[in-house]
Amino acid sequence: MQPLDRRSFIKSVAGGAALATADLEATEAAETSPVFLSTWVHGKPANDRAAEVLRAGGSLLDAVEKGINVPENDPAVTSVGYGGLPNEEGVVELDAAIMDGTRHRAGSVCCLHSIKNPISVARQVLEKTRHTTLAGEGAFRFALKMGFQPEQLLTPESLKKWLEWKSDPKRKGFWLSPENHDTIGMVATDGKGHVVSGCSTSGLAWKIPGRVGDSPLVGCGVYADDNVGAASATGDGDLMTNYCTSVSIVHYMARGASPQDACVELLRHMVKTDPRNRSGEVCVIAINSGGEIGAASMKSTYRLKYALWRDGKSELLDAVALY
Ligand code: SD4
Repeated sequence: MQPLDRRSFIKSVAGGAALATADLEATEAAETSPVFLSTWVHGKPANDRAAEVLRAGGSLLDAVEKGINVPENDPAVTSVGYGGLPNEEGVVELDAAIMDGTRHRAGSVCCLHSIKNPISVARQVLEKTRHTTLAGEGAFRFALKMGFQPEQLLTPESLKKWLEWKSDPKRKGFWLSPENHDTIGMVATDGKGHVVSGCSTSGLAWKIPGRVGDSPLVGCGVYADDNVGAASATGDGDLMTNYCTSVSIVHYMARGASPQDACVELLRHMVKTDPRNRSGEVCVIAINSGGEIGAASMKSTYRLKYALWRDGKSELLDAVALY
């Protein structure tokens, strides 16, 4: 059975009831432009592609997936997909998740090697299985079954960077502290109350093999609920996972906070539980099902640039920073 969108759902239960009819009118009146909100500079071409896919008749899930494929395919983006920096053993391990706010269901993959579009594999987990998350070799074999082509994800540039890191006797790794990262997170609405959240990353460069960040974890890197909205996160996943950032933000919105206030409330909560989190690399984005948006960074030295597409206008903006 096809999932009902919000309007069809209301129509299907409306019957003759005056109250339900009033709800339907309110929903129709609230219909707005689609909105795409993504992290970092590479979010802009991703949003543009997503808007194109939706305009051409694709679903919102198609739009978010295809939008995220843009930085995944771009070797110049060294933190997502092909060209992403590898783990400490020189293997590129990718994490991604996509969540549909209508079905309240996600698909995700962790530690996926040799496949450059983990968000598309995550989409297949969502659509073709009753599982939510596949990891490692199982995720890889699933991708092959779904027709994805294995390929070397190291580029000459990322291999060179890894060799330089490896030959530095004073190199820092994750037995110590974090380095290079810049995930793509995208939250979107079709303007009809439907929301989707997607996230894709190569994770932290030089990570310990097998490490899973926040990005592919439901409630952390992605969360989406048509009744409220959607959120995503980028930054130090080893820190953020412990705060289930995306689901927390959506729950703040469910209690009445605007997306912007919900993002800030999450960051404040992190600092309240541990003041050292003020120096954490934490950035979050959120959207509600009415199309209002929010974006915030913990600190100005790791300030999120986010990309916003609305009403055909595509721009890059700076998120507020708390510290
Ligand atoms: C991770 N959160 O794997 C990701 C990395 C990231 O901007 O977002 N970088 O921890």
